[in-house]
Amino acid sequence: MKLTIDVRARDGAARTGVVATPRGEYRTPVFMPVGTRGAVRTLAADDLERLGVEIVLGNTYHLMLRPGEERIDRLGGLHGFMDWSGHVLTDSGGYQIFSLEPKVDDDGARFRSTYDGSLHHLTPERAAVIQAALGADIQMVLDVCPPLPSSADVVRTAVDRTAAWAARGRAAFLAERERRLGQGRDQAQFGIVQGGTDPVLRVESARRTLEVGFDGYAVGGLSVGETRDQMVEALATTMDELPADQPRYFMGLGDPVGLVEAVHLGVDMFDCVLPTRLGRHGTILTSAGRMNLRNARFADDDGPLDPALDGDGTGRYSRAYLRHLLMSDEPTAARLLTLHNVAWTLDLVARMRAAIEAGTFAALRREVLDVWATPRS
Ligand code: PRF
Repeated sequence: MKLTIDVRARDGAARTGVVATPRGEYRTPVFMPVGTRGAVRTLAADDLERLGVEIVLGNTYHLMLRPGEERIDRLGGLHGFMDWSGHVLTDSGGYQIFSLEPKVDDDGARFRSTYDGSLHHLTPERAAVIQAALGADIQMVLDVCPPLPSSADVVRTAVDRTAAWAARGRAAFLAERERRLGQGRDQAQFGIVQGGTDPVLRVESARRTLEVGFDGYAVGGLSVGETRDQMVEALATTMDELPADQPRYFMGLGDPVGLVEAVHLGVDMFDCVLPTRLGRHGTILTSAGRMNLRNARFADDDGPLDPALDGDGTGRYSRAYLRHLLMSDEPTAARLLTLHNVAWTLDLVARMRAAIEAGTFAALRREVLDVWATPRS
């Protein structure tokens, strides 16, 4: 089920459009809040609806361990389980288990559950079958994402394994899709490009991924320790190789500078834990930059979190009140700051879509960089 992007406007390489799926449509560029274990932490489906979220991300690694993909399958897949009628994308689990120092060989990855220490084996085939059971609209192929910096050897092996796993994962996906189409469930699968910051490996990895052929393409292996300039360069090299008529997804990016730079290069989709994680810990995103609400200077501040942002549902509460809840460890603080940061990020992405349509993306990019870019040395 190749997903195509219906591009409505372009401004340089930046583009805005619509992706149609059997579930409906989502507009791009799009930000996907992360719902690792079946919920965007502190939020529920009706919050996401009110925020105007069009697609959320779930994680194979966590959901396969608890409550297990078979139970989720029986309960209607992630959509039925969460009672969420928007889009869902699941990540393959590779990236999450790599932080657990798994034993990786050509066949797959062996790792221990963080919940009960039990041993598990994730192969490209298993990742495809598990994600079919989870039932998202889009699943990701299993890949190998080394942290940066890594030695040339490590990045080369990751590219080779990612390519071999792409072919195996795609074959397993297609067989499983055939089987489930009979039950009226359809799903797309995206391939993932690796290659670290090496332009030669980036091009090779992109070409090998395209050769397998997926329904959309992701740029993986970036925003994992490299500098911003290295990220932009490796991303640009990769983007040159990816088909213009299919969605292009940067995995794990969600800071304002990263978002404008990636949209500038033509990326359509993003996910990141940053807005939700920062919110839970008391840091808010605002039009004047980020602020730590724990700071004493907010103790008597009766203004809203961001006067420039309308409609996040937190505008009636003062910074002083929210700071008090935060300092008192009231769970309401984490929830309201999460609502705010997700709304703020969605608003930035909506402003990017509008600017691309209006032909004013360069001005918006400048504005975001002026507020958010850290001085470069
Ligand atoms: N691969 C997968 N998920 C990811 C990444 C990746 O490279 C990244 C890297 N930024 C985030 N999430 N499968």
